[in-house]
Amino acid sequence: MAKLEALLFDVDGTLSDTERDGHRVAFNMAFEAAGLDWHWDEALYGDLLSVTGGKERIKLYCNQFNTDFEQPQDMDGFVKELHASKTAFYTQLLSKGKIPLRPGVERLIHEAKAAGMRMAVVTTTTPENVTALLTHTLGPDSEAWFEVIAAGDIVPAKKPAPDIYEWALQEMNLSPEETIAFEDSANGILSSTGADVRTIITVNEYTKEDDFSQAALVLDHLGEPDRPFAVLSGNAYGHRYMDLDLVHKIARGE
Ligand code: XBP
Ligand code: MG
Repeated sequence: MAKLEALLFDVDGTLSDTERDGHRVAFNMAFEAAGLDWHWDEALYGDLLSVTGGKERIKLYCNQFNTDFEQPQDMDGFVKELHASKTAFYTQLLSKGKIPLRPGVERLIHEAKAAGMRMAVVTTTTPENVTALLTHTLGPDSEAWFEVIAAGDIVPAKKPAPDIYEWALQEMNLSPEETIAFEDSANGILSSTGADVRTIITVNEYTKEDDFSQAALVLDHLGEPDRPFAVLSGNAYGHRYMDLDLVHKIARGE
């Protein structure tokens, strides 16, 4: 059996609940700054999460939800500019410390780092957003703890395609059996398991009804010693919070 070598972390919804109070808010700020009368409320944003990637999400909105909007001739250029503005607002929100890490995330990352476990980020979000989130939560040097930051447009086909996981595995020279992924959504687990990577899920409000039948374990969050997780499906081997011991057990599929 392959030895577990690396933890692969999704970002949005997994490290932090960024979607509702971060990305959504930043999109709305960018729309306002661009003089658009668009507003994405929490429910609409849930529908728009069916696609990953902010630029892809804006296009989905224009093509399916706001069909009255007259799309400019250079739609790609328009979307790119609007999205760049959204990224600026989003990183600004993060710099104000408005979006904390989810329970157990910081503890597990510190434990993994101390144990010499290799780590990577595997996300569809923009690289600047990863830098900003890590810097403002785990500290200015924390990005270097992650051997690979697989993010944004590095691969053309975003999650649910497996490409971003396959790219990260190749960069790290690892086989899927040597890794385990942390994800929060159907698109995320389709991508990770599509690359044959065993996956632990922590759900959030937007994803709790998603199909996680392929997950090794589904939790409400990673838990802390004084704030145990709830097991939604799978075997947590009697553990009450996620630590490396439990990660190894899940990786071995004991
Ligand atoms: C995250 C996403 C991203 C973010 C927005 O998915 O779908 O689109 O919502 O980020 P995952 P950008 O959790 O699978 O990484 O606007 O930077 O694309
Ligand atoms: Mg996610």
